[in-house]
Amino acid sequence: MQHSREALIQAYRQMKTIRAFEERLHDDIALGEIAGFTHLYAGQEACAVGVCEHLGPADYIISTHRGHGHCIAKGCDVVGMIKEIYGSSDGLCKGKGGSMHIADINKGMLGANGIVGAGAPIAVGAGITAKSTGNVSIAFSGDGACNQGTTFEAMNMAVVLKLPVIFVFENNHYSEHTGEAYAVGAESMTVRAAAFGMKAIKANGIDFFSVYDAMRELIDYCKAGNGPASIELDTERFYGHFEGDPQRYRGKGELDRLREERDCLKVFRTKVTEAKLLEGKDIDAIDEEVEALIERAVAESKSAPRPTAAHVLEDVYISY
Ligand SMILES: Cc1ncc(C[n+]2csc(CCOP(=O)(O)OP(=O)(O)O)c2C)c(N)n1
Ligand SMILES: [Mg+2]
Repeated sequence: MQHSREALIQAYRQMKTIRAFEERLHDDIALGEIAGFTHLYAGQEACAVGVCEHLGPADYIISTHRGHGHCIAKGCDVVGMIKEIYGSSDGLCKGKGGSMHIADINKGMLGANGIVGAGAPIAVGAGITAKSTGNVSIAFSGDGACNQGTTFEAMNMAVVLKLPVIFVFENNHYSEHTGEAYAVGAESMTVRAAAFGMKAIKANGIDFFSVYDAMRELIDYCKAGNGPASIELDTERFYGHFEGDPQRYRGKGELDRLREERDCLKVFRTKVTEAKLLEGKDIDAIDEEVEALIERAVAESKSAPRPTAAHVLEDVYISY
């Protein structure tokens, strides 16, 4: 662990921001305040932050339907994201994208999207640019998306073109309601990625430091011109597949156990306080600061303007 105090505070702040963001959405969706379909990322924070803390705006990421965490970790404006999800024309995508279509090209965040397996080919396209600029392109995918043909084709093309693309598989053990142990053939998605001819490793997705260290190795490897790599992160999701999912497929007591034993924020707190790198009060101060930010963002969103019919056809095509 060789992290400065500032780096540790930044990493925890990012993870806490994702958690508080998702918890607030969970409450507001239950109250009927937010329209549309939402997939929450809570539980997986160490994955997005452990990856994105290495990246700058010229590195690309492509997200999934469960994208809020990736956006926050890549530096998207949190107030703009909440306004987007609330449907305001002041939102990051002018209120026309919503939860599943948040993007910020200036931050290298190429977008969330609702088509499972659509991310990997986009990351390969961005990887062609990344190769010419000395950057990396990251495809976040789930354990379900690893079974899609688009993902296979993208992995093959990245190997053939020797692109600096990293396929990050967040294995939260469910694809909607289907268990990964049942649905993913071969021994694991890591074995499968290796079969395409790329370096393929695993890390502990509930431990920020495990993800961070593994990603350092892979980014260096890709930037050295060795072609793509893959990483499988063992992680957990704390809410349903979508908001409203009754989660009857979970084992008895499963969620309570995950929150107790496999919470990446708790794991982080324990590690840094036991190692005397940060004190409990440092972490409590970040918690308070982040809660206040989310509160302010929601308050601003409620009174923010909505898009009008006159704006419906704007931004459909990009103009050069
Ligand atoms: C091409 C396609 N097939 C099916 C779906 C329906 N669908 C939405 S999310 C999802 C599960 C994805 O599971 P995973 O990749 O593990 O991501 P997670 O939800 O666990 O984050 C499915 C099947 C879809 N959106 N797109
Ligand atoms: Mg999954």
